[in-house]
Amino acid sequence: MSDINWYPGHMAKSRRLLAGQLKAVDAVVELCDARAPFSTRNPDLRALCRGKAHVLVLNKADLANEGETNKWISHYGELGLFALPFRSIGGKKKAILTQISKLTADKVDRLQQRGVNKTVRLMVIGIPNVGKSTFINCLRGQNIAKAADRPGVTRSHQWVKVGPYLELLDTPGMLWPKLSDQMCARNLAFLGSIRDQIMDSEELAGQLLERLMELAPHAARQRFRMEGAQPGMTGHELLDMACAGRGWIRTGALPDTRRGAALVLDEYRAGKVGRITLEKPQ
Ligand SMILES: Nc1nc2c(ncn2[C@@H]2O[C@H](COP(=O)(O)OP(=O)(O)O)[C@@H](O)[C@H]2O)c(=O)[nH]1
Ligand SMILES: [Mg+2]
Repeated sequence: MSDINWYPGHMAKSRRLLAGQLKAVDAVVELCDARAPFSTRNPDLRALCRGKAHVLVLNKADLANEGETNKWISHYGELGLFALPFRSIGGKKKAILTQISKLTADKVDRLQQRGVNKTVRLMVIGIPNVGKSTFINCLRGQNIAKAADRPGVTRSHQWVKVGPYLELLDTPGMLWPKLSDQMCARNLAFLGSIRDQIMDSEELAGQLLERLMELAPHAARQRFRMEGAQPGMTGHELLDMACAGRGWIRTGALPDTRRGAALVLDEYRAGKVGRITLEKPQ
């Protein structure tokens, strides 16, 4: 969880840091959240890593709807971006390394023809909370790369060998989230990537319930025991209904909307409402 406020100064610092890191690598592994593969990408990344081999990992695929994830994979494929789903917790690193090796095979082969055994150097990048540290830990198979995301903190670079010709930078590149677009900012808030920045939690939970009633009404009604809930009801009404249904009540038989809001958000984020993807490819 990151609570960085993305002031322009922070963004400039992150950008500088990233430009330095990019110089040292051949390929970029960009992580986004499979539940919102558009909103959780950085708006300026394309320009920053132009020319480099680039693969997009739809991480936390275990929390997203599988059919929707496949649509996103095809969508990015059509745009010429190599994308694949992954879960960094309990995922199989072999599958992803095979894919990454494929992506960089051209470069390796070309150099091998000239007698050079090229080691391809990769770095993982993404906005806060997409799972960069977890992904790196998964690839290295140990729990070492845990580090706080803080722009401007210098750490010495370490290369981790993850394949015969593949090395990974153990420090992820940090990107700033897409906050200028309201819809994206809200999706990021639903996922907990920018908690407390956009609006108060009761309003946010209410909006999430409204969205869930559009995306997966059956699952939402069932999880929050809102039998009478209908699409088109306000977030406020839905949150009250969830509080009543789940017994989140204060003294005086009033709905405990503060506690309810926190629990609605936590349960969605943990996948307890189901595997629900928030956005569809355009
Ligand atoms: N369910 C699930 N959770 C994940 C996955 N990858 C990361 N997480 C969780 O997402 C949160 C943020 O992960 P972290 O690696 O710290 O993100 P970072 O800020 O990008 O380094 C942590 O609670 C992780 O346990 C995944 O593939 N599936
Ligand atoms: Mg991290």
